[in-house]
Amino acid sequence: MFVDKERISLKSGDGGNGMTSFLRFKGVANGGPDGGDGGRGGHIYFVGDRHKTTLIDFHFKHKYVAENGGKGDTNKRHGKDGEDLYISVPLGTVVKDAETEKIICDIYYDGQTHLVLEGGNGGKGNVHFCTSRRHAPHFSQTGEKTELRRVILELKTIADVGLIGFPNVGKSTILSKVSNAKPKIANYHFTTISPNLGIVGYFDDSFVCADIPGLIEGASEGAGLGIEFLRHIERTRLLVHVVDVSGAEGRDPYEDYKKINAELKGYSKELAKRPQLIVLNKSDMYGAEENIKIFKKKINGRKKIFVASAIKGEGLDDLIKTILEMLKEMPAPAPIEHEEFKYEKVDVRKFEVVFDEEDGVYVVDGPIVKLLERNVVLNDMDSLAYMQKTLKDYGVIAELRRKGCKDGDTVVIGEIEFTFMD
Ligand SMILES: Nc1nc2c(ncn2[C@@H]2O[C@H](COP(=O)(O)OP(=O)(O)OP(=O)(O)O)[C@@H](O)[C@H]2O)c(=O)[nH]1
Ligand SMILES: [Mg+2]
Repeated sequence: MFVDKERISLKSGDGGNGMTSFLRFKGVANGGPDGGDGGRGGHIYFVGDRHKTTLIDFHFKHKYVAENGGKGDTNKRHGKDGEDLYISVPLGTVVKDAETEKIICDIYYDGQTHLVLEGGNGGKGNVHFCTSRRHAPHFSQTGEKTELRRVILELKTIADVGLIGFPNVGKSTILSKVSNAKPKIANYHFTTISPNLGIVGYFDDSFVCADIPGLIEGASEGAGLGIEFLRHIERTRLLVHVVDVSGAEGRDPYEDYKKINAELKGYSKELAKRPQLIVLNKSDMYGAEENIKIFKKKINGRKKIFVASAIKGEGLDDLIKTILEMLKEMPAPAPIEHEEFKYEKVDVRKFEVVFDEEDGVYVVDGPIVKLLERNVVLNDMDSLAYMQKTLKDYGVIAELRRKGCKDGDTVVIGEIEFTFMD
């Protein structure tokens, strides 16, 4: 099975919780706080692997989760960091955020490694909450929780040249004659059902050629195998348009040529503008001679035409030489240019204050709620004092006052509810 597009979900590791503990040794009732920090959650990376050719792994497994960080321990011991997860993908895999469809990365080179999701930070142990006035903090911070993210993987094969044309015109035969590829060849439509790649060597030069399933009229509306496979020639620098010039299947060669170009345009205007060389194949067959004349007249020098008989291996040498010359003049292939897209960690300081008329309470909402929930142990006075300080430092108290909150009013922050007292 050939799989070239999949949607998967990713979750980097949560941070481990910080520890609340106190030094204990013989004869000392209460030593100082010694709770260590939680470990960092595992990151998620994508890595280019030249041995992979499809996204089949992702067809059977959709969810990828990196390990959570371990919790902090006594004696200021740091929790273990969660193991990072490296996901290998074939070269040419474009990773997009499923929600915005923005490109996160284009994995183009073997071994290329891209960090997609950072693990959560570990929570701080109680040792960090010690101040000159608070000698024995009975609270620590929980680890940072990460969110599940959905991404789309799309394989866009990396090749210099793409073969296009109707089914059965001899595309795979050409590839088999000029490259090391051994594609299936047969006298019926849609013999090729997934892209074939071949390396074409010519003395010291070489290029990569892609052969994709045949297109038919209406392919851009889903006829035949559709135009999805054009994705695999999007990166090519040059197209070789193969036409069956014998007309043996009852179609007019020039009409074929126009129809394929219309389908290309239906898929992508850019791809339709890619330089094209025309191969008039099956020139050995009856009826070809006349059609070649007509075709050439219609093109009228606008495009380079190669008359070939792939089955006999004729006319292909010239084609290869021309391709190599043209490729030399073209800019080197490169990954897709895109804006940098990164999953941001939420800004934990953000909040808003709204007055809930029905319940007559002030509600503080936003990422700060999560932060406070991570830091506050409800039944612990020290911890509540710490919360008060955080609310003041982050401007929540000022905002509450600005919204009309007075002493004695009730404030709700997530699970926490308290009476406002200035
Ligand atoms: N007479 C003749 N037959 C050819 C020539 N080139 C290919 N064929 C035959 O045409 C048939 C189709 O060839 P393929 O290479 O499989 O064609 P394709 O364009 O890859 O076809 P799809 O994969 O179905 O799109 C096979 O039977 C080939 O032997 C040629 O130059 N002359
Ligand atoms: Mg084929």
